[in-house]
Amino acid sequence: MRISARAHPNIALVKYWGKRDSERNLPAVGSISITLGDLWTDMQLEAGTDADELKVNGEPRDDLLPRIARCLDRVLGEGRQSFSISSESNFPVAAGLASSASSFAATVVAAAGVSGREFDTDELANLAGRASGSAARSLYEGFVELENTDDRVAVRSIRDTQSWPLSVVVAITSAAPKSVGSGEAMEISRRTSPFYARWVDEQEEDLARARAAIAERDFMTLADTAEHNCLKMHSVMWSSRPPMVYWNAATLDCMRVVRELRADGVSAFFTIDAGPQVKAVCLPDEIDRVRDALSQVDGVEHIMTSGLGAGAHLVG
Ligand code: 2P0
Repeated sequence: MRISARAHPNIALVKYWGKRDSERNLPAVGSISITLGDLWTDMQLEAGTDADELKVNGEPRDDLLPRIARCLDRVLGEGRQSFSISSESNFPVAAGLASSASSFAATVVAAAGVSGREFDTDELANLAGRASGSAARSLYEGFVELENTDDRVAVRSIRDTQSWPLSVVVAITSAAPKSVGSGEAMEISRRTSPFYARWVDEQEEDLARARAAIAERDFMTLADTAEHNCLKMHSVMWSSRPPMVYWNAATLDCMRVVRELRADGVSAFFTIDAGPQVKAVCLPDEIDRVRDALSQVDGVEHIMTSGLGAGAHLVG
């Protein structure tokens, strides 16, 4: 038996940073993201091996296997059969696009396909979220909100892809692996940043503004809210002990270029995750201008673009 699922990475416009329960990997704050349609991860499960094995883009990756295997256990039970697991992505892991989000979202959908059981998307989102918080959002299309409930997350699409098609330009400023992984970095922030509690307290306000801006297709309010939320998250990282500064000089230059474009009337804003890459979100008509401007920034090594896209699904 061979089953494949495809999931797209997502980027948060109102960010997840911090866990309220690290055992169950429950986030401390809600988040709002967009799912990127042109970038994908395909996860294929093939039964009939004696033990699990994993290849990522054709290369054996025993180091990544335990986390994927645990994710399969959660969907199929620990007594499950073994699989030859193969993952292919059309974007580099170093792109800072949370490849864990698309990988775990595709893993739970493929595992559900193997099980033959009907799963609610909500149940799959919670299973993916146990592996990686951001993965819960990649189960859904377009604009996605993740809310904290009592002991789980509630995730839903709050606007579809067609009714407000935005574009994203990703400026890669360094392909080096990040110094501290997000999960560990979030815990350091929770324990040590004097601004962490304030970050958590203010999140509801940012979520409400972004939710309303998305409902009204109010680009400028979304731009203002997303940049503010991103810079607030990075302030928490910077004020942690040890500090976590993911930016480089090109990151700052890209931010300036995006703000200058906006001052020139271009509908674009930036967001940055736990890495030095800058993601510029813009209206589709502006994509050439944004890409051209970012590609001229010193230190930008590579540019990728994407529109919005679908939630994780079985393929083939
Ligand atoms: C986000 N990030 O909302 C935030 C913004 C990075 C910065 O979710 O520990 O890989 O596996 O739950 O989902 C990246 O962290 O963390 C992330 P875990 P995850 O997109």
